[in-house]
Amino acid sequence: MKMNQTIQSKCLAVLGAPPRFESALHVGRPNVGDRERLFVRLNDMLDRRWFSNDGPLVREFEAKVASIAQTKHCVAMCNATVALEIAIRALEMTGEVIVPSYTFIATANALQWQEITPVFADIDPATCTMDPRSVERVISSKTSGILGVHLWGRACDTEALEGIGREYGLKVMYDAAHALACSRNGRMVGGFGECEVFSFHATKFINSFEGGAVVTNNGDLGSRLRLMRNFGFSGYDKTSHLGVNGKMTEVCAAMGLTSLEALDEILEVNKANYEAYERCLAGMQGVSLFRHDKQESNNYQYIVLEIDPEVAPLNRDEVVEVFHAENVLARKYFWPGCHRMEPYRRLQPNAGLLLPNTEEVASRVCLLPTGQAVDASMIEGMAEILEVAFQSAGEVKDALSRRGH
Ligand code: T4K
Repeated sequence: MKMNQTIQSKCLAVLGAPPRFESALHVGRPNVGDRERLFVRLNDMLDRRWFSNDGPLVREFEAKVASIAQTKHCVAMCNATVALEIAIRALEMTGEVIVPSYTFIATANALQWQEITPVFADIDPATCTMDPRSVERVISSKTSGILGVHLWGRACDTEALEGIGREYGLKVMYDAAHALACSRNGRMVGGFGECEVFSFHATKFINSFEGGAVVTNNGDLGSRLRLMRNFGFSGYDKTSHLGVNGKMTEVCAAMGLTSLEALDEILEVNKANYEAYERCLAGMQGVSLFRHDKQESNNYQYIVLEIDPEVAPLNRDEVVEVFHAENVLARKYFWPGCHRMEPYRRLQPNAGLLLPNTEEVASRVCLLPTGQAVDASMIEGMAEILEVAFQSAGEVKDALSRRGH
């Protein structure tokens, strides 16, 4: 930075300047595909008068998702949380299932909702996915499965987790909410384990407003999932399974298809944004950007910064405060970890003892905006905020403590 220190610190909103950004920059601002194509699809849908229940747009969406995931089957659902619940039930998991605590609360809730205990395993801090050694340590006589999460689009150590699954007779499935269009060892996420679950929520890089899908290569499982998402109906007035309403609507599939048509474009934007952050943050004291394996396919949909409190002049919470003051709505995903959120905090008060890496990573992480709503000049602006804040760390800390931070 070329400005002198006094001028720099005066630029910070946390020290009384106006915010750098007039309108808020969000983590998870939806990407929007070609709206004309969306309107055409919606018009056709209205003419067809077929709005839900396995309609033609849902079928087309499922075929496209299966082709990206390179799986034989895709069953679209109303959201990923319900998709997880249905998949867990279709796999007949019971008792205890091992999950990371460092994930969105929906992963754990999908189990607890069906009175299955999520047993939390620790993560490998380098990949933010479950550490297989930690998984093995928490297996008990009640364990029926392992639910891995490909956090930030980085696939789990699938070979190790599935090896443990085979050894102990456990079902293995994945929450792939972040990992559409990502790969592990050149194989697309989708075909690992018994099944995998994608999210197409508004905040995901490919969105269907709300939506989810289970993908699998197992035909029997695929058929069971289809029955279960539609009350168990196998014909008029005939059910052949316990079921629920987990259907995706045609409106959502229309958005999903339109979004998928823009997939290459969005991937390009995300990658360019990631590289711009990489350039702008290079050499910043105690700040590291989550590393993707560049040999693999990645969707770069999250910009994940780790702030090392031993090295950086400000800690993660202070950094988030600084950004919020500037109208950059940075997030602390997934702090404080599921085990420190209700109902798990109450049900499993000692879970944290086995989760040192989860606790440490969750206290250091800060997510910044990306996607179509963000461009290079905004990224430069955000990096500049951080740099100026670090250079004025003393004043920033004083100002935050006066605010009761
Ligand atoms: N597994 C994992 C690992 C997940 O991350 C998720 C969801 C799931 C399972 C479950 O998937 P779904 O059942 O949702 O399909 C958001 C999303 O709601 C959630 O889908 C996502 N993960 C999670 C990481 O982020 P919140 O509670 O942080 O959402 P909220 O309302 O704070 O919105 C995030 C930001 O996006 C805000 O700054 C506002 C902005 N936003 C949001 C929406 C909905 C917009 O600008 N426009 C919008 O339409 O959970």
